[in-house]
Amino acid sequence: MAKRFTETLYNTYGQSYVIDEVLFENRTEHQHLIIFKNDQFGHVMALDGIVQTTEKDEFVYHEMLAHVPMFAHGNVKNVLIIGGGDGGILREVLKHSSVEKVTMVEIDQAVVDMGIQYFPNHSAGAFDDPRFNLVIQDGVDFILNNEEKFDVIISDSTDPEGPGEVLFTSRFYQGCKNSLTENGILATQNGVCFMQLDEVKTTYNRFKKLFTDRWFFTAAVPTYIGGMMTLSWGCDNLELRQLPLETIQQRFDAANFTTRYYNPAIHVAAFALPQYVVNALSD
Ligand code: AG3
Repeated sequence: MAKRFTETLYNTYGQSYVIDEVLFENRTEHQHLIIFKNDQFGHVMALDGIVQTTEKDEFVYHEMLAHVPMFAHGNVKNVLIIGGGDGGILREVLKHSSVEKVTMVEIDQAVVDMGIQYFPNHSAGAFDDPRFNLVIQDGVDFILNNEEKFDVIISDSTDPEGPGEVLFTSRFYQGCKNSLTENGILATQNGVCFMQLDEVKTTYNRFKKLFTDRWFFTAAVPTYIGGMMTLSWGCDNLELRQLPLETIQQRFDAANFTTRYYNPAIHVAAFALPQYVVNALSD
């Protein structure tokens, strides 16, 4: 029997991959990291038993988590990425020519190093961009001591277990809120709504106390199993989430770069949530 990697995110259900070859496996200072090769998904990275990214489907998540807030904002100059060590979000953020500065705060240097080595197309040279600056630090420590303002903050975290847990707390969200410019947007990885609905509810209730507009947008990422992923949205400008398709289309055309999942129609549609999620948010 071929050796397999079985994800441990859910107790009674999960996904498993045939491991063609283990490329790297180690306990880093912060978590267990494995990178292996799978015939279907290419290189796969898992942290503490949970799949984080694969070569084959990473574009879905990275494009959506970066471009939805960025095109909604329309003139993003300063961006903060929390987590995101593999560089996929960074690559997408830097496609916007309005961007002058990007700071990425990643807790685990090993994720950055192994990302560059085994997922070179995730960062695609983005770490060498002169606009980029890397901070190896816990995201909460960073945000609570930060005085800079960002137009968009993206939290590309793990699930709320292990080192990622603090990135789902009110303390962290409050710190993000304080670090946003007036029309600033906070967007975070918030789990798969069908499987992790409590996480969606909890974040919504925390955002309610902080943001005039709080909602979620979705992306169907094959390796985040169980349906679509919910990405959170927190902003004080009610208009930015409701911009007409024409406005987003104009901005996208002007940006003049290509995407594989994101497009203006998907952008607008992504804010439509299934009724069971809407109900969960109104309880
Ligand atoms: N971080 C989000 C992984 C979420 C997995 N969770 C899940 N399947 N519920 C990905 C990091 C990629 N840059």
